[in-house]
Amino acid sequence: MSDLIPRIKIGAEFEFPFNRYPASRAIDNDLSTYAAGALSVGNWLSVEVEDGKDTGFVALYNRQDQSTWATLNQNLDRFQVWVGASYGDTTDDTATLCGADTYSESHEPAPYVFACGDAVGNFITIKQTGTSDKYLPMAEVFVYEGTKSPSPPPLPPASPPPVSPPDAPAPHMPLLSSMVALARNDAELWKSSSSRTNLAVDAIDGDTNTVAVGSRTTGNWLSVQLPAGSVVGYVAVYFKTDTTQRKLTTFQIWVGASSGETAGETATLCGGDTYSSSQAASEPYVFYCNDAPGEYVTVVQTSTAKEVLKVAELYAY
Ligand SMILES: [Ca+2]
Ligand SMILES: [Ca+2]
Repeated sequence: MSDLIPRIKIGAEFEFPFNRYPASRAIDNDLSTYAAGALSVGNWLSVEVEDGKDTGFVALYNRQDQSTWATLNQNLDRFQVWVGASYGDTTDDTATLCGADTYSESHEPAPYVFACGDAVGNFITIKQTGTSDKYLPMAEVFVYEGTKSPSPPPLPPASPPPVSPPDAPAPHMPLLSSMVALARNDAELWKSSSSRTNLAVDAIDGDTNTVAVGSRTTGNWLSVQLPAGSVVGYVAVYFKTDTTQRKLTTFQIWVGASSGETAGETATLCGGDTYSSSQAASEPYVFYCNDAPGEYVTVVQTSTAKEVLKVAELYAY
């Protein structure tokens, strides 16, 4: 994140505050202090930033003293991140959904990072979407300028951008196109469809119209092999969005040492998400992998129903 320019934070509020842990502690640029809301369902924490910039990325830190809170079940649980026009704004008309994620012990203490596609709005809202009471603890919220802002952040050295989908540029693409896509040497699909027209390598051919399709089952995964010694900063996955078959609902992205590796000492969880049919096929799901070392990137189905994994493209950066 060091190349990105932070937006200046000027205020913060919870919908259901807890006075001992004021919202201002989520914007003091100190990871050792944290804010927390009242124990509740559906709470939100909004951070107001100075006017005049777009938002490219949001990075959230759960409270960092894990040894203390792990036994208290004080985690972020399930949540969404929005850029909107006022405190608590998560309405489709005026707010932009950057993404959703779920707390994971193995993710800690890394930030949860969301690409917001140069969204317009001065209020960043983290909305609880889980079904159990939580405190919504937050060590810090960082908000970074988008690439369309008047003063663009310095970008990595020029390099061939990843192949873009044929549609109009998706909100996430300007920043992705400034990153260096890692070479993709091979791909493996478990389990592949009985149809021989759908191969794992369809997920690495640079064409979002060709799709690797798995069988209708549970535990589906697709792995992409990178060059030996790769370090993965980000992963972008494009799914097929037709409605003709059941498809993946919840999934995770892992970096590991072997094909299909989603556990063990050499595997790193980048994050998880829930497939949304309202997200355009041209718009990837982007995950921050925090420079995880590994030769394989794996997308794995985590929902328990029998579903079909359809991956149009998977890039690592
Ligand atoms: Ca803080
Ligand atoms: Ca493809």
